[in-house]
Amino acid sequence: TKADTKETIRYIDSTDKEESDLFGIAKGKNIVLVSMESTQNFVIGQKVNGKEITPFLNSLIEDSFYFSQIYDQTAQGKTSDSEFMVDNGLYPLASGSTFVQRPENTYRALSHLLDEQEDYYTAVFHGNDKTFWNRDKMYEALGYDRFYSKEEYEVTDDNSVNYGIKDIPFFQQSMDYVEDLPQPFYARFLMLTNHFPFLLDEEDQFIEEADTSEGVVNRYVTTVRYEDEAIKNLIEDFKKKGLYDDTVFVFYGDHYGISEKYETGAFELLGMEDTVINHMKLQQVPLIIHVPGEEGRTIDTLGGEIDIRPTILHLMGIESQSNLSFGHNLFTRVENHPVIFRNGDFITEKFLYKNNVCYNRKSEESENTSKCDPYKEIVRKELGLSDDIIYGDLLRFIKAE
Ligand code: GP9
Ligand code: MN
Repeated sequence: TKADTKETIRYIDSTDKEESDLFGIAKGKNIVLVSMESTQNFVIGQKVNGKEITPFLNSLIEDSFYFSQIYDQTAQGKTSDSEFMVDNGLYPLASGSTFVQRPENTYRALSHLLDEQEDYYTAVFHGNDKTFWNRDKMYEALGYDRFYSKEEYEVTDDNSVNYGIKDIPFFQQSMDYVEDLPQPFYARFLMLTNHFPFLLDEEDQFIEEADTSEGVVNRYVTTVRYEDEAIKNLIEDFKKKGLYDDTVFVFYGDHYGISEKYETGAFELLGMEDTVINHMKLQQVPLIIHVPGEEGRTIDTLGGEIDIRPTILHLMGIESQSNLSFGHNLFTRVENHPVIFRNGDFITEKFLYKNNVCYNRKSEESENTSKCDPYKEIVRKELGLSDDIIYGDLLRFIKAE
């Protein structure tokens, strides 16, 4: 009902009022979001046989905001869940993909806000079939002006691997469309090559495979390295077209690539012990925001994918009130607010709550669960309210300004 909606909105709105001097620094610029398929944060700065896995991203970080403690909050909807969070700042549903289950809802997406308040043109680029994850339907609900999917690309056996067109030709061909987009634009690119089981043609291998006991991890290194090369090309193309200085880039890992089954290989690669705390560390995804003219800075604030949306809105100078999201602006995020996972687990500065155990993150020992109880309350509340919004289609009661 309307009353419930109001209460929910009061809760969300009370969470994020802090100011920062970065408010509006990117106002009016194009925004390019790049979803880096299955990219975990451990590859950043990491070397294999003396070679960087992500040489380009490592150099980009030097003059970008790099958020080094951002967690994968997706559930079964994988890439689509990350998209759902980035656009809506709501939690994905506990099972299935919200894209598939709730495309008829009313949303107040990032795309809507940018379009309505700043007159942005909005588009998504992806080399897979438009119906995958129900994207064609969901993007309509999210208010996108255009979805460039597989049918807009020249896809051949030669330029494809695994799920479809390889990232390098994908970006290359996308540029023809990008240069014709009305500005300012908000464009999201969904990368694809670094997808399980991490297949790559020899000509695309820029780094040797790693040498762990898990072939999946060994190959992962090579497909991430390829992804890094594709991103380098994208940035070069933006420079060539004269768009780079007018564009904010947001690179983020959509979710893990190395599932628990193969994690031993990742631990070997990183020289880490196989512990609960270290497993959670592996659930971090990179978040890199490049704003032209801004100096680089590494920010170790704890956060999750749901926080990307308010962070972008902050930079774009769009007020956080009535943004209707559970995320927090990462430049001002309250330290002790938990990063919430869909299964009810969570992380705070001090604690990790997983499988009904409350761990002290520093000592890595379990504590009396009562220490985690106050956070558990918040977690239950947020996941519940988010589900209420989605299942009740409550945003239909909120009128656009
Ligand atoms: C496919 C892309 C990858 O279009 O979304 O699939 P996922 O990572 O969600 O399994
Ligand atoms: Mn994915």
